[in-house]
Amino acid sequence: MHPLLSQLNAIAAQAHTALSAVTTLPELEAYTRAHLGKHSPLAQMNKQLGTLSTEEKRSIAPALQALRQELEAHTHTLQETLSTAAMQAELAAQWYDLTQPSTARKGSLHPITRMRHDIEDLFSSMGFRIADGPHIETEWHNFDALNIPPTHPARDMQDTFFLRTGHANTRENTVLRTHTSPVQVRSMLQYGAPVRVVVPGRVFRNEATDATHDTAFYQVEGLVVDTHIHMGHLKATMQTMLERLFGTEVTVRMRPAYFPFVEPGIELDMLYTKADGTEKWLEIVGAGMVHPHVLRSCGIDPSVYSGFAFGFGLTRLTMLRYGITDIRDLFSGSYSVLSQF
Ligand code: FA5
Repeated sequence: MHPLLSQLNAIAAQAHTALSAVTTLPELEAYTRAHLGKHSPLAQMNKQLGTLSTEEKRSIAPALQALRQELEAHTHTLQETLSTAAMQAELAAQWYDLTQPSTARKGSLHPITRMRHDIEDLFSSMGFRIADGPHIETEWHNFDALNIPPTHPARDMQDTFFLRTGHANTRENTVLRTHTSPVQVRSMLQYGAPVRVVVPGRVFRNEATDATHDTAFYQVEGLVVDTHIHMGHLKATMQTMLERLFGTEVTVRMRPAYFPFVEPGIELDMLYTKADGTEKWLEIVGAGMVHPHVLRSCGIDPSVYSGFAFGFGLTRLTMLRYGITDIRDLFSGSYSVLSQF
């Protein structure tokens, strides 16, 4: 037998023994490198073929080729078997029972949402509609129709985010609404008189933030227009609302205040206990009797109808109800704050 052939037999025997010991994918990789790779005995023998006579080549090359093919076929089959087994082991380890109840904490409603639901329930039970309006509002609805003409200093009472692009259809100037009062105008235009609406919603102001001021916060507007409506109705409505929301007696004080869209106008402050234990007044609402100019702007005859309107700081009411001392915590997304509710 040609010495190279007996060498080939030895290589084959070694390769078969080594292959039968392979049980994992990394071992198989190492095996393939050692027995079929560039520096394997098979590759070296291949190089030696060049030094042989044609006769010798003819007897050895096919055997060499056959051994390589056989080993490649075996490693390929083993590769498939080991990969399938590895995947099955992984799937078995990662098995989840989706029918098991979760041990994680369940979600809950945001305190502002809860407050909003309570307000909506309360006012629905008193025959009010729940209304809504756009966050991007025309200057006409946010200011003009509310008796705040363009050159009037009252335009500066609320720090406004003015938008560069006008209203999509009309090209009118637009702002991020600074209060929910423009929905008074929308409701009167849509439903006429008599009307009763409440409008919970988000408003935006370009102002510095602190523990009781945010740049985006919630208000809830109320509007009642009918014959013979007077301040007594306004006071009774606000009193009912506060009693129902807080469930206990709360201390409020009423002050005269100026808003161009009401006459007379008032503000209520509520007494609360700060984090340091001291007591403080917090302004919770602006309100008053709807100004005749506003009724007229909305096509309602002020000699027949009168109305009251209020704009509560819904975010501030939520702070007071749940004892939240910094308004910014409500939208910080902080889990430690929200998980209390
Ligand atoms: C208004 O926005 C009037 N539209 C309210 C109104 C409605 C008056 C109807 C008359 C008739 P004012 O700017 O005061 O008013 O805001 C109303 C309430 O929103 C305040 O009493 C306060 O509770 C709350 N508020 C005002 N600014 C902020 C702020 N930056 N962050 C949180 N709450 C605020």
